[in-house]
Amino acid sequence: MFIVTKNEIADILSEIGTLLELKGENPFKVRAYQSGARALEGIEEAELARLIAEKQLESIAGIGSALALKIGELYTTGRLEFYDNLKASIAPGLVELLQIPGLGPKKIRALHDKLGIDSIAALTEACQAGRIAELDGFGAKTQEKILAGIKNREAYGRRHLWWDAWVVAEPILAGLRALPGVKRAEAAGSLRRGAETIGDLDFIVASSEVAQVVAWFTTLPEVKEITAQGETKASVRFESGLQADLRIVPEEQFVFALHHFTGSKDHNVQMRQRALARGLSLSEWGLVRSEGEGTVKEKVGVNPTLKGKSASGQQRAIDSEADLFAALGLRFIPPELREGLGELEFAEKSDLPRLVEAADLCGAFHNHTTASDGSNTLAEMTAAAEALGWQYLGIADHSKSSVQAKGLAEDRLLRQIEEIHGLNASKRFKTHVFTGVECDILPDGRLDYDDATLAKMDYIVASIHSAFAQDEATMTARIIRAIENPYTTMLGHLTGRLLLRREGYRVDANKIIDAAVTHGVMIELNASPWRLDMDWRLWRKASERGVLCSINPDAHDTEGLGHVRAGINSARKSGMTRDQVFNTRSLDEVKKYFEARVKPST
Ligand code: DGT
Ligand code: CA
Ligand code: CA
Ligand code: ZN
Repeated sequence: MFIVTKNEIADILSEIGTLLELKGENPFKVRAYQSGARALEGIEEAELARLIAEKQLESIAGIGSALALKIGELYTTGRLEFYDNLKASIAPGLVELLQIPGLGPKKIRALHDKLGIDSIAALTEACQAGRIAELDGFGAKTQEKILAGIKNREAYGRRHLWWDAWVVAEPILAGLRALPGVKRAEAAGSLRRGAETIGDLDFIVASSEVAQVVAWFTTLPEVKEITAQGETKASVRFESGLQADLRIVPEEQFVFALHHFTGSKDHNVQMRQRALARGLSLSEWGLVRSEGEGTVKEKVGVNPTLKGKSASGQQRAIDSEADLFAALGLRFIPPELREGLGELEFAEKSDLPRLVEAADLCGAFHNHTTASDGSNTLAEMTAAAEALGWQYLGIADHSKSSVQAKGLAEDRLLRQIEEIHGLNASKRFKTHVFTGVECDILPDGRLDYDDATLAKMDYIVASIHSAFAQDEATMTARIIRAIENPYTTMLGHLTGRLLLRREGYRVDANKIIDAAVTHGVMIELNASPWRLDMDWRLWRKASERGVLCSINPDAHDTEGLGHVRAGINSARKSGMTRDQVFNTRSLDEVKKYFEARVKPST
């Protein structure tokens, strides 16, 4: 089946060349794969399909009979046994060494043969012991460079928070759109899909002024290194270690390139299979009618400015992603849902629901002030909420057991409540402030204040901040006990994870969701870019079961209020609609909700 593209085949061929070289194979054999990869890059996708179908691949300079067979196998089955066996025959640590700048297959081979080095750890050790400097063909300079490369890899090899990537991407996107000759520009990839972490940025640009766009992109002041540059594409690395790919395409290809490079890979594979089943072939270049096995003829989807026609003779303009999905019998699938998790089946059957948007939010709960560990005062936070146009702001400073965060003992808490009542009464701001607290769930599941104190606030966010090492059963029972407490309005950050830094504590999320349903307790989607907790994958089920979500910025300063935007990404990825999000409700509705909650001892 046709699920492997020309470029993917070319990549595999050149990887085979590298792996063979790593194994010390005959240089002619190595070169055969490298030139095969280059030869493929020079032909069109449709041409490749035709050549394979007609068994004419060998007519291309640089592709011999052995290579033609392998390309055919890859193209028609999606796999290549030779490649799988080759990969399995090489120590993975050796392949990993290829990621270190300045180390090619030949040098790695020498390191392996002479010093038995087969991993980055072993290489680091050898460098530190000065053994690389003594090696023929290496020397002290090379050793230094390798060590620096290993350090860089640690710093750069990691993923980045969505927020950090977005902050870099936004102005670049605006800059690209402002360039003369640029018709359209979008950020694609995991950023557009709203993933919680980002490997690299992907920009897709429609422009006729290719050289100018590449030149602008590669000379951005924050670019530290140009890692690749071609006529219509470039890759750069920024100071932060974040990398970005730029691809420039003709305007009529933009929609297809945007869809392809938005991904995800799984979504793309499913889309291609769907196209195939309809006698069509979808790629980053376009949607074309495929005739018989592998051969490809006319364009189905074309930009209206191009006078192409479909096989049936009628014009079918594909000028937007919505058109592209429609051509495959699907409703528009928002990028956040394109994870290959059943979105095609859904978009085939029904109108996808309108997902919640940032503009739907009327306010937000769980925000800190200088009373605990926040860095802005109550008035500053309220002014910032007012500037965002929010009808209300929920304050939730830390409770007394969170000593390191200056948690509020009862007297200070009561004073803060008075202060908030005073602020509301003063009408100084248009934004109403709700009194609340981020109340510690103590190790045994009790809350951090007595009922009389808890009853004085509009709402309670219950969170874990201690005894992280409890086993899963204990932790789960602890959280459920807090959910059973009639004063608990919502559960804070379910797992306490810090993305890219710290795993969350172990909990049985299903049991906790069950308890939240039973007791009508909300769960927060902590929108701090470091947390995004509870995870969107779990929200799919929770929302279906009726758990109300509160998208909480957990802001520790005025800027932190804007983090709700990151929470919106995760909410959308889970398929959440406006009515499943508590803080899309109006001030009056929220007031009624809080008043209606049972307060046993008042
Ligand atoms: P990242 O950068 O790791 O956070 O994730 P993505 O999804 O941005 O991945 P990236 O930057 O490697 O590629 C962008 C999109 O391009 C990806 O989501 C799907 C598409 N794509 C890239 N390489 C392939 C491939 O080998 N096969 C298929 N089917 N799609 C690909
Ligand atoms: Ca990417
Ligand atoms: Ca990329
Ligand atoms: Zn917290």
